[in-house]
Amino acid sequence: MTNNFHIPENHPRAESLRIREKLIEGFERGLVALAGLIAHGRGECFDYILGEKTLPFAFEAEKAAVAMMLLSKNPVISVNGNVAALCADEIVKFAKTVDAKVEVNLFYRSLKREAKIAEILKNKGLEVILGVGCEASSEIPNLSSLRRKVSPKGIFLADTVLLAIEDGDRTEALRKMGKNVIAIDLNPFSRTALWASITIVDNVVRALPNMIKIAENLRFEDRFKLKSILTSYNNCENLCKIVDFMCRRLKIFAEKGLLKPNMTSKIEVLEKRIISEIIGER
Ligand code: PTJ
Repeated sequence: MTNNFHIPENHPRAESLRIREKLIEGFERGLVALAGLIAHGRGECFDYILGEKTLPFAFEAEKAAVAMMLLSKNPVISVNGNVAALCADEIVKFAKTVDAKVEVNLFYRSLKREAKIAEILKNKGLEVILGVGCEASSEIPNLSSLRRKVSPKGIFLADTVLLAIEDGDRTEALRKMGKNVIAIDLNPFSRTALWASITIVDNVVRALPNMIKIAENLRFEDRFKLKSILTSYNNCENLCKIVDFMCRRLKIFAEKGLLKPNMTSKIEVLEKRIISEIIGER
């Protein structure tokens, strides 16, 4: 842990603190941009409202996303500083399971940081990492940020791009190029969330392990089964269900009180009821 900071195992927010420490450590090692720490705080806020767990709606999106990756000819996973610091192991494992390429693509672009991220991924067992330095020699049209620079063998060629924890300009530009975009973003209102073909409203630290398990189960399924998973998924409806859940969960807190002792189990029961109502309703 950074600065020998010890997180007591029984701390009520131990898991959340451990994730924060990973990012701070990633920043100190030169992987994460300073703004990446702010981005994480934004995500934490939405995760709090979601109850810090994978909702069944998010799991549905994760399953559809895996089916899309497996059906794609050239799936690419785009990695930024936050993603590398939080889940380098999972990126490598998922890429291998669905046979996807991996490309480093940064908003706050610097060769030093790109090389560090590539080195981490290499150390985790990934042989080819695209997008570093002048290898990113193609450009995404109509995108002014430096994220427009992409690999001609990777994102430029891809039919499907999986990305996480990013602001919205690139998703829109990729969609306008005719690509499928799968976005992992805790904020269902973000432009990334709204522009993506499949939006996974879940924390990347939960989403990727789920997606690895799903991919291990689906990778030998025939294309017909994968296509039926994909066609039965509706991203717009899924986002609405998540926002509906968030509203109703906040309403419970407003009506029942936030800080009463012994509320946790009661809230869990109410949440389950809300989820089954939302699933049953549409
Ligand atoms: O490494 P770089 O240079 O590419 O920089 C990347 C950052 C993260 C700084 C850049 O993409 C950025 O500024 O992102 P934003 O605009 O803050 O958007 C980040 C989005 O990711 C927000 O909608 C957050 O809610 C969401 N988010 C943050 N942490 C997580 C997350 N979503 C899923 N899992 C998380 N752990």
